[in-house]
Amino acid sequence: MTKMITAASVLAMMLGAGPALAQAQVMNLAFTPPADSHYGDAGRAFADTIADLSDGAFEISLRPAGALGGERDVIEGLQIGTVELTISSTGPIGNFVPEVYALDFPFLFNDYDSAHQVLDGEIGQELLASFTPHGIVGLAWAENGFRHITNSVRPIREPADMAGLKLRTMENEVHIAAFRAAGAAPTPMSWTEVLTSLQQGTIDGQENPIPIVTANNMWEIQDNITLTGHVYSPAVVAMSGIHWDGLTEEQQGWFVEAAKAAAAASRATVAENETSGIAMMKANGMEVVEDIDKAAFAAAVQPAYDEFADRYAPELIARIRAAQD
Ligand code: EAX
Repeated sequence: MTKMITAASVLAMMLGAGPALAQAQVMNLAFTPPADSHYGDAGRAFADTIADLSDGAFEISLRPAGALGGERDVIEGLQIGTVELTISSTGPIGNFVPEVYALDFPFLFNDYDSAHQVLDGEIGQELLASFTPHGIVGLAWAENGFRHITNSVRPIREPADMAGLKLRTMENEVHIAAFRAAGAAPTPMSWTEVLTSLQQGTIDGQENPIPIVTANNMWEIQDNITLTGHVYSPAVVAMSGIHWDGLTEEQQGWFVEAAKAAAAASRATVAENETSGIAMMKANGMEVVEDIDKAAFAAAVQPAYDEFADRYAPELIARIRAAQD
């Protein structure tokens, strides 16, 4: 008899007579680095925070390694609602939110603490708000890191060593102008094409923070890295405005908290990787050029400043400089 009752109760449940099991609302969080990276750590912190605060009502599905396309594709996806969330470098975002261009100017930030001071203060909050009119909600400032130059032609010890090098840049006209001014041959492309292009030799090198180099085992396809630190690359945690508007005020607070947790996680991984990553690159045979004249590299890219600073909120660049102790 017991077996019959058990089967009946299971059948009743299956037919919906039992307590309905609430289905979690799944949201995609897309990024271009691999899952095992500073962006992956940020994504996991975001997902864990949302699971906790929403008591399982929302589930964040991490979509690493360009699964949903390059950063421009994903930003467009946020705007039309096909993608809910992203962690993205600001490199290509100036094409959508012009104010953000100011953040990616070369040699603008003195160091990590200065960058955090600016982004976590009034200027950073103003810039997050500048996303909203473009259908994107800027939730928090995570971190990609200071960018360095890798290539497989020669060690770059001074700007002249960049002459003629086919260097991939992000789709950012300030970066393109900067490397052109320095004598390189800049080639803008989505990150999703970079590793293949390096393997095929259609480009000689690229520039990215150490965590990107180590997360992608780039010593397998790049012989040299020069620690220019020529650009501080923020990473924004952003949400589709369409999906944001579908949340209650309380739920919106959860997503802001989760974004802050993601930002802290990314910064912690970058801080650790800035030292461990150098040892890893050397251990894997990369020539790491550390001792360079940064002023010479800054002078080499100065024409990009002269060409673009006035176009992209010159007062904002002045404020960013002044806000750094
Ligand atoms: O956001 O495109 C790039 O070089 C970015 O640094 C990378 O996708 C991580």
